[in-house]
Amino acid sequence: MPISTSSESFQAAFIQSYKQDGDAVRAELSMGLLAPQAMTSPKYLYDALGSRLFAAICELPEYYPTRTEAAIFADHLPEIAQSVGTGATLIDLGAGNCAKAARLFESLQPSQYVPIDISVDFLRDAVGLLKQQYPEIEMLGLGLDFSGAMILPQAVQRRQRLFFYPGSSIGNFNPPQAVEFLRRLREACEVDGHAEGGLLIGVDLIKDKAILDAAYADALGVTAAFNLNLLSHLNNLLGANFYLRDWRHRAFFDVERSRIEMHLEARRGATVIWKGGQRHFVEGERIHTENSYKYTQDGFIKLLEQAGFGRVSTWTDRRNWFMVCHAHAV
Ligand code: AVJ
Repeated sequence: MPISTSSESFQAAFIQSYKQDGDAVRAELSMGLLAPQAMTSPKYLYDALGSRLFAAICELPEYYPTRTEAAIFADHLPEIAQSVGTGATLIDLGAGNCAKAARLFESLQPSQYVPIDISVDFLRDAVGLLKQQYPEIEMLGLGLDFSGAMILPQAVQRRQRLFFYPGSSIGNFNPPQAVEFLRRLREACEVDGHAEGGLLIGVDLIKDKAILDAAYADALGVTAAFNLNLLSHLNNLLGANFYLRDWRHRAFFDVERSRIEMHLEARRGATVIWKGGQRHFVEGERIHTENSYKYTQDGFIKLLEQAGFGRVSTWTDRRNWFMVCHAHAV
């Protein structure tokens, strides 16, 4: 007779509420592509291959954010854990392969781990594997788009919610949008009319333009592949006929706006047809695919305060390239 084990505890629960083939998605994409300055939301960079290419970006010598943030966490883990406390409901926004949160499990001992990602299949596999490694932690994977409303299912514990938003993904929002987004997180920390928990967030800081430019236009061309892969994702989502060889990757730091802009630029005239529209792009015309805002330490703390967070603790690396903040919902 087989030994009976509680197989339940090795199984992570998963809820998918994001459907990538909706009419709404197609309408949003069409509108962006037809705008005078064509644009797409950066969330469409993350199909299954896009998520893998992003993981490869994080290994690049030029892409300092991931390793700088990891070093800050490694060097200051006891202080960070002290500030956060144990037993939180750890809600991981844009969890990807869940590796960053997993490194905090031992110190933070979350009572529930809730990884959220728009890249549903990628997340389902990742959380499945993680649950095998940490059967004692309750896990609930959520395949959803959290860039709009923050609607969490009932099964997500209310008490001591700690939103974990590493990697400087907050940089994808412009500052007013970032405040709005952070306010929604603050709102979700409300328990019976009072504030509990908080936010643990990674923020990329303003630095020399040459370093920023190189981080988003690496020598190997992985970021270029990541950006170009958006077009094959659009081909799938929209039934479009983007020909990838007609486009080139562009990325640069705009000092005035304090943001990286990422674009796809037509190498030659290209007519693109998709379900719901068509457009001719002339040579040199661009599709704006991502912004990545960079902050000063003080500037970002002000955003947190505007959003209803306070008692902010910060940790940085020696070069002051990146910052990790823990802020309480107040
Ligand atoms: C995942 C939004 C943090 O802005 O640095 C990396 C995405 N784009 N290289 C960033 C990205 C190009 C990344 N974030």
